[in-house]
Amino acid sequence: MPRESDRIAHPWGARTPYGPGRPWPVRVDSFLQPGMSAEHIERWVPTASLLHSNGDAMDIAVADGRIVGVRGRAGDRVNRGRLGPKDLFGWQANHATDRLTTPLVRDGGELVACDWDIAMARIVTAAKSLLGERGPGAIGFYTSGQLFLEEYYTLAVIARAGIGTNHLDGNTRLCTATAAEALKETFGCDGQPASYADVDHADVIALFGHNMAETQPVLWMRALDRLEGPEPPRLVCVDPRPTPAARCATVHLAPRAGTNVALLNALLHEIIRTDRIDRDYIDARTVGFDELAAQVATCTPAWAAGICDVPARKIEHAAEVLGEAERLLSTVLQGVYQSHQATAAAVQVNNLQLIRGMLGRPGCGVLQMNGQPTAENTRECGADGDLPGFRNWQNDRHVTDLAEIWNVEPTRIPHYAPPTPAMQIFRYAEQGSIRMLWISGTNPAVSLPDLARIRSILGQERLFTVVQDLFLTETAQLADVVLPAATWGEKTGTFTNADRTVHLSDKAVDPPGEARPDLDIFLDFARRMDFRDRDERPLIAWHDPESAFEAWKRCSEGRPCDYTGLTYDRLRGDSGIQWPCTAQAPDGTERLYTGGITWATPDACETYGRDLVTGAAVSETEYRALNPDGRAVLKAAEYLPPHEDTDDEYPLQLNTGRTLYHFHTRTKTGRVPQLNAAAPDVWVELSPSEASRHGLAEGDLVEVTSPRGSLRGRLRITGIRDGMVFVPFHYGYWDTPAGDQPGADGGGRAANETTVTDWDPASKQPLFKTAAARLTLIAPGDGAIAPAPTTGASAPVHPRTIPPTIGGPAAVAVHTTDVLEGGAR
Ligand SMILES: Nc1nc2c(c(=O)[nH]1)N[C@H]1C(S)=C(S)[C@@H](COP(=O)(O)OP(=O)(O)OC[C@H]3O[C@@H](n4cnc5c(=O)[nH]c(N)nc54)[C@H](O)[C@@H]3O)O[C@H]1N2
Ligand SMILES: Nc1nc2c(c(=O)[nH]1)N[C@H]1C(S)=C(S)[C@@H](COP(=O)(O)OP(=O)(O)OC[C@H]3O[C@@H](n4cnc5c(=O)[nH]c(N)nc54)[C@H](O)[C@@H]3O)O[C@H]1N2
Ligand SMILES: [Mo]
Repeated sequence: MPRESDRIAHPWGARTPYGPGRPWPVRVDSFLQPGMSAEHIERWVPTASLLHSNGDAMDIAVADGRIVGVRGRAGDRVNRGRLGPKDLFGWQANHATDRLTTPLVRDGGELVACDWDIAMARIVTAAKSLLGERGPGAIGFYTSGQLFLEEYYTLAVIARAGIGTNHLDGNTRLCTATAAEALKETFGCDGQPASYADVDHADVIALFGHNMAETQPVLWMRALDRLEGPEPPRLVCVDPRPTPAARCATVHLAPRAGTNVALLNALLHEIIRTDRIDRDYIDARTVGFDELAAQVATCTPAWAAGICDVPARKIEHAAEVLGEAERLLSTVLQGVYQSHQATAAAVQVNNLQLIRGMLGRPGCGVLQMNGQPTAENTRECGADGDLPGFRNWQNDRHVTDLAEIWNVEPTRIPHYAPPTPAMQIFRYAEQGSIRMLWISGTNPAVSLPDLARIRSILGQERLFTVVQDLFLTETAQLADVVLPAATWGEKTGTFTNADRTVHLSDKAVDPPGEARPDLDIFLDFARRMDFRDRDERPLIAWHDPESAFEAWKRCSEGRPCDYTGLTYDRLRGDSGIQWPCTAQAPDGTERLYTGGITWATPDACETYGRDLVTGAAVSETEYRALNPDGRAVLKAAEYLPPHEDTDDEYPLQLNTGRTLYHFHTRTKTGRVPQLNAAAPDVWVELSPSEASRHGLAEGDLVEVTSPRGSLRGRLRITGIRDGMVFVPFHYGYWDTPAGDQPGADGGGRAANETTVTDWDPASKQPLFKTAAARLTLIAPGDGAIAPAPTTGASAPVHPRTIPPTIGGPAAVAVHTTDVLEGGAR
């Protein structure tokens, strides 16, 4: 029977419990615009969610040339029909009345509408004159984790072989740079080892700095269904906030921010001390065990307890659960990647899996998670700080190979230094060596740390900025040229989720006005720049998504992310398919490293690695000596205290992150009524004892101040650890009254007014989770309530006094459980 429920109030829907090793039952979720029923629908168009990295497969319902709803795809390996709140309601943002519909150019200080010829001519003129006067290093590109594979690959060829600049990175630098770096450090190469199907098999699931229930709600539904079935897994959760996973964990550790390495070293210490290691696996598959054992030898739980402010017996308990696991699945996300010693900590999770021999088998593996829906493709295609196909910029054979595919001289592809990371690109723009910055699909004026600095960089007269977006974002408002882009549902392309599942997203409807797919914009630029290969033929020979995909397949051939067995036709089937997908593995590959470590040999690896603490590069010679046979590298790291710690002036640790109902800077979810109503404005979280120490109560208007700046929001009292303040980073300025802009009076509301300019030495990912701040009362709440959801980590400690978050009739989605198949009921 189809069942209806308010999917704002009940974000994870009804349970379909199942037991270990059984298939996850199907449950199909759908939401159609009110008054719309199945018979009105003209077409269902295949796609997957573009509002997180989970890759929930769905079909878009189209009627009268408009999107009117979505339905989860029952046959898909990722979601088996389920959809989360953003999946169900998010598509309504496409219809926002303030979409950009024409290009804009700055004239006399104002952005004015123009046609594509005028806008593109400005860009091409600027690019050509900079190339002539200052060379390729004067041009930078800052792209996204939200475009499609075909678009990144095209952009990578334009930047690296067309312009010849080293300055191309994605906002994936803020997102999954550490995931990539940790995989490279351990396995020699990027590529997710595990599979979502491991949730079906695991007997212990460990979450490190990952609020899965709110950020990958469908993956959490899978975990919840296991938790309610026979022989449920035990959970270990490491997070200073009381996330839904923390609430049902066997062990919840809530450490001081920035102490992950100390905690993980203590867990490794205990597992080695109690001899819960897999000697055979270690001997056969790894190098570096003795160094690791020596590094953690003194890292007792009592030692870590003092640093992390977590009871030693809880650390011992966690080590016991992890050590006794027979099928251990670990997941890692921003609580590690954006925290102090990011790569060093993420690598210790890899080490935990390896010394326990928990890899490449059902239920055993690590998910170094992605965040953005298409971040995996930014990485694969080399639109971030890597070369396409996970090639090694220090390996001349890899560069020659790429030059061959592009038919250019190898010297045309910059590889004299590592590709420039995003924070450095902004630094070059600040200093004036980069004079043109083309920003696509990201909103740095809200999402980068230390916003006053970012605004001043983007606002410079001498920097020519192009912004390609759906809306006139805070970033677009500072641009010289604004290009209106088509988005999900309005263009065709492929993308790959965090467990390597590739989905095709087909065009369902036309974009508004003159908005164009990002691919068409990049191809248009390449044509106007007249980039040529070494035979004087056009450098870019493809003309549409499918021909771009075919070109990418050739570039991926023989590399870990091999797409050669995939076609658009195959991807229009019931389910997405995991790479590598080749003639030998036509149905894709569930897990990597089932038969051994494959991409870590000196000739194949993507990097020779770095020192985790200093970031210093390991040379090829050193790597050959360390790892001649290409095993997994057990890399140890010592704990060091955070750079910015608390003091008398800034006594609180500053933590920033997400809520279930919003995506990033809210350009989409802020325009969706059901989602926006669930979390309409910024708030500030504090524990009960911290609140009473500050003399504050729920609903008080408070100011959060750091050495960079400040913001104001209403206080929510939650079960967060003492000594910490949390602020969601979703809220910028596009929908605030003019008077509420950041300024000397402290009227700001973006979390990044306060965050620090600092990054991990190995991955170059900026730190959004480790800084210091203070809190002051601006005005008492007088009965006001913080606009924070009650469903996730922001749930109040006194729920009876706070009305629960509900969506009401507008948020009723249908889920059908009558198509159940498989599964142990
Ligand atoms: N609803 C929603 N879902 C999303 C997104 C979204 O904006 N909204 N964005 C997507 C993207 S791009 C990303 S990257 C992911 C991010 O997904 P997550 O990483 O799950 O989300 P965050 O809230 O950034 O951070 C996770 C947790 O890290 C904890 N944390 C902070 N500091 C530390 C620390 O030092 N140690 C430990 N162990 N934990 C710490 C925080 O308390 C927080 O609960 O979500 C994706 N999914
Ligand atoms: N304080 C703090 N800051 C953070 C984080 C944190 O946890 N705390 N997390 C960081 C992380 S992990 C991430 S991923 C970033 C996210 O930061 P951003 O990438 O800046 O956030 P979004 O709001 O997703 O911006 C994407 C932009 O692309 C546009 N867009 C959407 N689809 C398309 C398309 O098809 N084409 C084009 N051209 N544009 C499109 C949207 O309208 C939007 O303006 O924020 C980072 N910043
Ligand atoms: Mo992200």
